[in-house]
Amino acid sequence: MNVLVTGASRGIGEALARRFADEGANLIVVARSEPELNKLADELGGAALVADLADTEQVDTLIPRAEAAFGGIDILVNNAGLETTAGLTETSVEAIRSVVRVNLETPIVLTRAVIGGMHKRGRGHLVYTSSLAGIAGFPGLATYAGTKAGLTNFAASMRLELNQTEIGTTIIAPGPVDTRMWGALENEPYSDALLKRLNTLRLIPKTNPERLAKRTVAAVKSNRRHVRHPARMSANFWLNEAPRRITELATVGVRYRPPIHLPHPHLPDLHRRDKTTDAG
Ligand code: NJP
Repeated sequence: MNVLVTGASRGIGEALARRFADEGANLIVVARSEPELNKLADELGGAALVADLADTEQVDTLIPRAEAAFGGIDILVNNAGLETTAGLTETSVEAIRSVVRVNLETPIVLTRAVIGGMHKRGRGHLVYTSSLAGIAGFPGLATYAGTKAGLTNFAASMRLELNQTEIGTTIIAPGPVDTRMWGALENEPYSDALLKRLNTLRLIPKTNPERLAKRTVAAVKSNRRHVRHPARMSANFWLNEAPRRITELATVGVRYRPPIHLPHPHLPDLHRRDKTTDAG
């Protein structure tokens, strides 16, 4: 079983890669930090693919590169992410574009690239590391929260789109996790007052990446759609989930067209029929 984990050079992605490897999976780890990736890949007996996931060309060729070298991807873990730590006007346009790309556009494009093969092989699972910030707004995290809300709703929509197939989905929605990213937010004057208040209310206890990874691998095995932290924010999670469940209930029995085999995005799209030609 091939598992590709993005953002595996440290933090949650590294813990996920280690946990999947413990289960006997072949790991393909992706990020920009080459030494860290190579070290992890060596340790896990896996492979490292260095890629900047804010670079569209590198994103477009990632799945074809991985599948040509190691065979079909059975589990795609879209985990790489970038935070924003300041007010919108204090954040550069370049930084905003990188965050939107890495957190939202890239997982969508990688999903598109991988599902054709999964469908052909009759198995597959898609994992998305979203966030508690995907269900509520946080000052200083506006762009980040926007991308995570988009990612959550994208993943939930894909679950419906793939409901007649063997491809499952799991969304990880954590609050604070003890990694570099949380450290960066904690040390940021912009979020200081907000975090102090939430901590005083004991709403956002920290977890560690290993615990989250253990729960995620268990969720993938049983095709559970969510891994959430912390449990005390359950009401927020459920209020956010309600409209999706209502739509799902209202559309029970509706058959969606299963995904057709998609050619890799960097190759000429020979199968796509031009709508104008069809109409003519
Ligand atoms: O963060 P960190 P986490 N191209 O900074 C990679 C979400 N989350 O583990 O390229 C390729 O330690 C980066 O690799 P490198 C969060 O939004 C977290 O906490 O070598 N890769 C590294 O491996 C994110 O989606 C918390 O720098 C790129 C990884 O991403 C996921 O958890 C709370 C890249 C980031 O590792 C993992 O974050 C929450 C690029 N352009 C959601 N840019 C939390 N920690 O509290 C970054 O709600 N990466």
